[in-house]
Amino acid sequence: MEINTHNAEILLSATNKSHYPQDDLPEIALAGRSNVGKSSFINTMLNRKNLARTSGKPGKTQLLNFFNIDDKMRFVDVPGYGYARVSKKEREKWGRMIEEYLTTRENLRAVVSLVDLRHDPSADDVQMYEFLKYYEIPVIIVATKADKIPRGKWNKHESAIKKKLNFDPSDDFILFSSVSKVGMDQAWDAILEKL
Ligand SMILES: Nc1nc2c(ncn2[C@@H]2O[C@H](COP(=O)(O)OP(=O)(O)OP(=O)(O)O)[C@@H](O)[C@H]2O)c(=O)[nH]1
Ligand SMILES: [Mg+2]
Repeated sequence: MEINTHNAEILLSATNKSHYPQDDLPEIALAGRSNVGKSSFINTMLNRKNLARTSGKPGKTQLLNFFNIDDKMRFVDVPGYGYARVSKKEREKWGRMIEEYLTTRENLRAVVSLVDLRHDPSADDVQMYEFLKYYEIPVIIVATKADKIPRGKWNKHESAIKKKLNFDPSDDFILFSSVSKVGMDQAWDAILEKL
């Protein structure tokens, strides 16, 4: 599929099913803990500075944000998990919103699940990966912030993450940085393959 990635815009924000776009364009959702770089990933992939709003402050993205890419596909930016400063009620609301999208959305082709290359995956990261595997949702693991680790240590960090996740070698694993843009072409290849 030929996609002009420069032709991108925010389409709408949603909290539940009734707000989702009503067509059959394929969607790729972003998942990962708050602050891992989901919105930055979208901006990098689309060569835009702040189309998906980013912040050094966790919890920036609070709705399901649908981005139209050239009327051919969409990215869905999902609020991050593991943000400590939210109430139990808000966490439950978040859980229902994400679960409804991930388990019922027919447009969903794959989830790009982001983890921080610098750290072992959190319990939430492991749970998210297990959830996606359980529902047989195709997953692309993107280990981000690679620019913060010297290249000579990438392998060691990649192995540690795979081990902790109980990574299925038939899934994609991509080292990525929104700063250096390493992994961008590979990520596009993996995504286009899923559409
Ligand atoms: N060095 C470096 N910093 C990054 C990278 N990706 C994201 N960041 C920074 O990490 C912070 C969080 O990035 P966001 O893209 O807003 O993270 P998010 O996952 O969308 O966060 P929420 O919306 O809170 O869930 C920002 O300060 C980014 O500039 C990266 O690849 N390298
Ligand atoms: Mg965000």
